[in-house]
Amino acid sequence: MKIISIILVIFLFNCAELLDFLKQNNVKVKKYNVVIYANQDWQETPAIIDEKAEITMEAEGNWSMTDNGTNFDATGLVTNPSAWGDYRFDRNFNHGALICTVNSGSNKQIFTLGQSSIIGNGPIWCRINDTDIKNNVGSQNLKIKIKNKAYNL
Ligand SMILES: [Ca+2]
Repeated sequence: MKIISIILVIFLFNCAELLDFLKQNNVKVKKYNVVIYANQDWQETPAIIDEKAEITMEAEGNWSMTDNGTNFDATGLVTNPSAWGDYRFDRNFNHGALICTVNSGSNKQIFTLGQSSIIGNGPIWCRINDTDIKNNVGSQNLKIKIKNKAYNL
């Protein structure tokens, strides 16, 4: 009886330890540093989300999107810097802002700097919010932090 009790205690202790281990590892936080160029289309990053994730993004750098070369950061410009028209990829975001998505297909959920809750699978793709990229200069150093929620217990 005593041996059975000891075995039971060891078993329960291991269960508690296993549960603690699972709790500590169920939320996966991953960090990435990537460079996004102003003169390129959608750029694939190594940051991958799995089903549902909380994404935090910060960027440092300057880029420009017009022939006059006006420099600005990844938050972009509220006022259109182009005399030729509105060249935004997505008009919900500033001119020249850094924009990202998870699905490269047609059903894009676009997000930008700060914190976003994203549902999707696959790598994060980013670009400048400008469709005429030939005259663009500069890049952004982008930090992406992903907290995957898919494994919450
Ligand atoms: Ca441009």
